Amino acid sequence: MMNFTLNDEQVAIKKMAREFVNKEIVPVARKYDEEEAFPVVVMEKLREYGLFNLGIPEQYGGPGIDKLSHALIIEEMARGCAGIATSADANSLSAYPILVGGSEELKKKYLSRLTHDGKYASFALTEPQSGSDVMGMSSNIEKVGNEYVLNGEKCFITNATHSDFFVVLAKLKGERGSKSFNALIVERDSDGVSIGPKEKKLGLRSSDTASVTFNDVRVPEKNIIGSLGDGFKIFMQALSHARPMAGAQALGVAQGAYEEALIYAKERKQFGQLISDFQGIQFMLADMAMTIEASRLLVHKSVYLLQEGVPSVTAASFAKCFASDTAMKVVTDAVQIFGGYGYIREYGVEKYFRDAKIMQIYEGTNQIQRVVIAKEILK
Ligand code: COS
Repeated sequence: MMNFTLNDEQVAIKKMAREFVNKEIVPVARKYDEEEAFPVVVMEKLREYGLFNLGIPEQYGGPGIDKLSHALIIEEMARGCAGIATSADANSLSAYPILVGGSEELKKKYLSRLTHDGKYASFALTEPQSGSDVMGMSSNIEKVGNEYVLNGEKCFITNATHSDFFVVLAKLKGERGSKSFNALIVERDSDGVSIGPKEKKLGLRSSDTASVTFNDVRVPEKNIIGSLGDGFKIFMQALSHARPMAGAQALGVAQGAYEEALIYAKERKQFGQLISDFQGIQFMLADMAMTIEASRLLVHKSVYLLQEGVPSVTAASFAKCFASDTAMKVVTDAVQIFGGYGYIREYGVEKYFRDAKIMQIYEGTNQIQRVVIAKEILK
């Protein structure tokens, strides 16, 4: 028999996350968005409540929750503010390559900095000329003595301004093919690391995004994650852990916009009746509820597979792609139901609309998700 119900602990975690979000995030989300400010106070409170470093196992100081609980918390957080959810889950994203391929020594050293020392880290993959085409990147390392010298530029890096270290993918200089890629940990205070100005974005404005430049940065050999040449696979596997959670974020945005639209449709009167009495509005709400539920099932299945230790590339891409396409459609319809008010900043759906768009782009565009799915089903 399949079980579609949450266990008692998951119900309690979801309730606690919802209450936290309603009390600590919803009231300040608009302010941080307007000011494009990094919500340090909220991040500290999330740590205090055990709602941070969700992807890090308990043995390295993480909260020790299962993957479904992680997804439930991220959904609730993104319902409150997707910018805060993105910044709050960036430590987990940075931890995945270390968890997937790192030695026990690297795990203990760097993951405990995120958990016990309260630091931030960034996942540094994308480059100005290499977004979808990871293989086309130009960041490179070269061996000099018992160190590697790193050169390159990474862009759109979440939390870069605040990070203590970067988890970077770079080629071995002069080599080609997937075996030329290497995953490495780079300390923020190394000579030659510089952080660009904070990007001004359409949405996720409370989350800091900046470029990072590595200019002749010396990285000790022991900071290579796994073996030389393992980097491409490590980063791809890390994305299979991250994409279900990107799906959970999209789910939270869709759920939040849907809840607002439902309330509004039951209050707003036109032509002498509630707009929820019009079948045109009813069909929009029905489609929202149905596609959100389908997204939730895909997200939950993909995190179930992660929990079982059998991460599925297709399940991760189904979840990320379907949930973010759903989110974009739901927020568009939510703005439509609000009519002119939906276009005004004072009403919450405008923020959901701006925040949703990136979800079809980051962690691999939805075109790349379809490429990944097609490769898997055709192989
Ligand atoms: N797990 C393990 N190995 C994987 C893998 C995975 N999930 N995906 C690919 N690989 C391996 C392949 O098996 C292949 O190995 P061999 O060289 O031994 O044959 C190698 O990695 C190269 O894979 P592939 O041939 O599929 O590479 P492509 O360049 O054709 O495509 C895609 C790779 C498009 C899938 C990759 O570039 C990608 O995911 N791009 C999107 C990047 C992204 O998500 N960016 C967001 C930034 S994070 S916010």
